[in-house]
Amino acid sequence: MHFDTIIRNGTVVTASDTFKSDVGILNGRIAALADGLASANEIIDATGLYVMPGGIDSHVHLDQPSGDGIVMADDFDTGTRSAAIGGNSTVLAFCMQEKGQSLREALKIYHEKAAGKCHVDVAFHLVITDPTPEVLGQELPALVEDGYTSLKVFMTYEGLRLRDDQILATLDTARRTGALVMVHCENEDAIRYLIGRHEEEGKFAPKYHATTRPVAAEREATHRALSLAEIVDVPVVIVHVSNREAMEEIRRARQRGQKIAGETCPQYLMLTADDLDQTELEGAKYVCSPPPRDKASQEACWEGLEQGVFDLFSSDHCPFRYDDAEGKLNEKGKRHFRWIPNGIPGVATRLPILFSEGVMKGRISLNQFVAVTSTNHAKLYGLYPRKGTIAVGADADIALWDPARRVTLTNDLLQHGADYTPYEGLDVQGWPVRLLIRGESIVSGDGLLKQAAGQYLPRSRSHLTTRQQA
Ligand code: DUC
Ligand code: ZN
Ligand code: ZN
Repeated sequence: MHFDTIIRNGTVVTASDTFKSDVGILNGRIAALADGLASANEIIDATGLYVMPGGIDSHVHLDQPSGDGIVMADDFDTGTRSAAIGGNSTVLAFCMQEKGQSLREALKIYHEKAAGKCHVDVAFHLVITDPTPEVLGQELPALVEDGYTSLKVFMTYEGLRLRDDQILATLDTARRTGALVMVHCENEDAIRYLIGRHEEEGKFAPKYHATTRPVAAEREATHRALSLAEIVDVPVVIVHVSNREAMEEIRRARQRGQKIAGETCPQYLMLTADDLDQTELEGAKYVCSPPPRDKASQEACWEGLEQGVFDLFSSDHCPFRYDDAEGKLNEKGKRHFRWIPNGIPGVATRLPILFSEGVMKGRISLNQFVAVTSTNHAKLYGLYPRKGTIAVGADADIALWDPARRVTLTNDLLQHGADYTPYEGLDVQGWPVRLLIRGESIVSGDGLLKQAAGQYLPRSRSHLTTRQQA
C-alpha cells in the first residue's frame, strides 16, 4: 500500500496502550498501524519520539467580549496558533450568549470570528446566560441535533449566573436532548458578600481576589450543582476544580452512582494564592476563577488526576494582556481586584507542563497523559473515535513528542496574544516537536508550517449522555 505519509520508528501511545509501530496516513486519516511500512510520498522519522494523539483542549476562551473596555488577548488566529505550538490539534471554544440574544445569533457571530482564522480544528460549547422558554424549548434541542452538543452554565458572575431553578430547567433540557452541561461552581452570593466586606475594610489589592472566592464557596456550589444534576438525573461536567473539597464532592457523587466528569487545569497544579500576593500589581497576572489555592490543594489535584477523579485536564485559556489598559491593568482594575478580568493564558503550556511535571516526574503514566489531555475530551464531547486516539480510521491528528527535549518556558515561545505567561522561566522536559492535523504537518520545530488549516467540527453526543439516555 502506498501512503501519503508514514511515521516510522516511533512509539505509539494511546489512552490504553504503548507500542512500537509505524503509522501510515492516507487522505488525512490513519490507514495502517504496522511494522515495516515502506512506501509513501513523505517519511517522517520518529526515532526516540512518542507518537501521540494531538491534544484536545476542551476549555478555551477566544475573542469573547469581556466587559467594558476589556479585550481578550487572543482571537481565533493567535489562540489557535498558540494551541498548535503547544501540541494541540483541536480546541473547544465557548460561544457566549448575550442576554436577550438567540443562540443562533450568538453562533453566527462566533463562526464569523473563527472563519478562515483557525490553525487547529475547532468546535463550540454554548454558554447559556438567558434560558428563556424559547431557548430551552426550541433553540437548544435543534442546535444539539445540529452538532452543538455541550453547553456551560455559570453559578457566579452577576449577569452570567443562573438561579437554581434556571439551572434545573437547563439540565432538564440537556437530559431530554442528550446535551452535556458544564458547570462553573462558585457561590455568587457568598462572593458578593465577601467583596462587600473587603471593601468596607479597604482591601482592594489583587490578592483579595482569592480571599473573596474561598474554597467553601466552590465546594458548596459543586455540591449544589451535583445535587441539581441528581434531582434531574442528568450527567454534568464540573469544570476547573481547584481543591480537595470540591474534588471529594465529585468522588462522592460518583459513589452515589451519578454519571459525571471532573476537570482540573494547570493553574491548580502549579500556582497558589501566594502568586496573587506580590509587590505592585504583579498579582493581577494570576487572577482567575476559581483562584489558585495552596500547596495542599495542588497535591489534591494531582491525586485527582492520578486516581481518575478528574477525566479532563484543560487549560481554561482565558487570556488578557497584563500591562494594558484593555487588560489586567485597566484603570478600574488597578484600583480594585474586582475589575481585574478573570483568566490566564495557558493553551500552549498545558501539555508540556503535564508531560514534564506529571509523566517525567512519575506521577501519571503516558497513557493517563493521553487520556486526560486528548482521548477523554473526544469521548466526553462527541468527537470520538474520529479524534482523540491513534487508530485505523481516525483523523491523523498526531503530536510527536520528544521526551528528552528541555525547554525553558518564555512568553515569546508561546505565540499567543498575551504579554506574559504565568509560567515564565519554568523548565520543562518533553516537547511536541511536530504536529500533524488530518495528516498535514502544521507545526515543526517552533513554527507554524501551514496557516489556517483548521476546520469547524460538528459533534455527536457525549459518551456520558448517550449511555444515560434510554
Ligand atoms: N470561568 C472560566 O471558565 N474561564 C474564565 C473565567 C471563568 O470564570
Ligand atoms: Zn468558568
Ligand atoms: Zn473557562
